[in-house]
Amino acid sequence: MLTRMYEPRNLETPVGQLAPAGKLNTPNEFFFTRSHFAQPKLDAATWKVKVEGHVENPLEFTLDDLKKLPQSSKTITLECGGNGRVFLVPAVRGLQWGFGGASTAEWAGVALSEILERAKPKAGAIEVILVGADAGPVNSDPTSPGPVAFDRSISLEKAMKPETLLAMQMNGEVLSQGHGFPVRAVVGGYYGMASVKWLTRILVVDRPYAGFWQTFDYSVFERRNGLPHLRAVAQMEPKAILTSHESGQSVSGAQPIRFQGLAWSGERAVAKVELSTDGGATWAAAELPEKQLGEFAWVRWQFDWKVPKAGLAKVVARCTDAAGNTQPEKRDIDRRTYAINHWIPIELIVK
Ligand SMILES: Nc1nc2c(c(=O)[nH]1)N[C@H]1C(S)=C(S)[C@@H](COP(=O)(O)O)O[C@H]1N2
Ligand SMILES: [Mo]
Repeated sequence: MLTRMYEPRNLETPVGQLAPAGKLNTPNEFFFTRSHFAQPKLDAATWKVKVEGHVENPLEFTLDDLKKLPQSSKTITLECGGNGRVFLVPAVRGLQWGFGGASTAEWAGVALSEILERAKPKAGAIEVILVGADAGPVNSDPTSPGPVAFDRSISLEKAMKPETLLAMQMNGEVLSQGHGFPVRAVVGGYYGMASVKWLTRILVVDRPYAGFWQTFDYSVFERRNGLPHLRAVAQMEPKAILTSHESGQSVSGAQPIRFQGLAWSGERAVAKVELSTDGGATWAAAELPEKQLGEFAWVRWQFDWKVPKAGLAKVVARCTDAAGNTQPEKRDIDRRTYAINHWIPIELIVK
């Protein structure tokens, strides 16, 4: 793993391990790690999650209670909202992720809807706040009002969708401490910050939540009637990355060059991936040799460059999703330091 920060632990996946050899899931030991505070050590025997707030029926669930509810599983890609930040020009503050602040797993546990159906949100409930057990003061500017827990709200509508899980397992193994043991939220289609680890409290509310992690942090500008206003980072933007080659590599152009990579897009399926070897001047369609495991999981793409041209090749892939959204050429400053999906060509020397 590439250590982006030692304490708290922030580890980037080497590009070759994102979905190695025939598998689309990231091996658990290579799943990237993003933590804002020291990782809490929770005891499975005493762990509980409280469901409270604007509900008819406040509840508590132990781990055994969760295991007795109907179980579900889904393959879901998580990408950190700041993945790709190292490519921003000029440089910005924040963890300097390259391409590997994203990973995919099969998550298993209980749909959050099962919990909410039992707690019965009252009329007027609009959001669900997911609260983690980790907390601390945030000293970067703007600072937090003393220690704050890591938390995040999602709409009640998103909370009721089948892609919003309380996961106890990833890829068939019990969650590791670093990935949220014993229970984490996984919010399919959203950037990683919504997938709250070490979950201990689920708070249903009847007004929009403007917590630290969706205002000062993890927010982007959106323009309405020409006026920029902040909104919380949510759905992942379409993205295709190259996993077969690295910038600066020399390759032989004597035979065709096979490029491979991964592509995904929030709540929408990948419709097509295109590849350019000239920095985006011309594009050709890539193949999607394997079936996408649902719209919340990345898919592999492949492209054979049949007649490689000698010289410097600027290779860039671009993903277009089922709703027609595609990757922009240039960085949009409204996105602050998040949702980075503009073209980032890698340079190959073709000999
Ligand atoms: N409790 C808690 N949950 C958290 C975080 C955190 O710091 N604390 N980081 C979030 C962010 S920003 C991301 S990208 C994902 C990363 O999940 P992973 O570490 O399992 O890859 O967890 C999210 N959930
Ligand atoms: Mo993140």
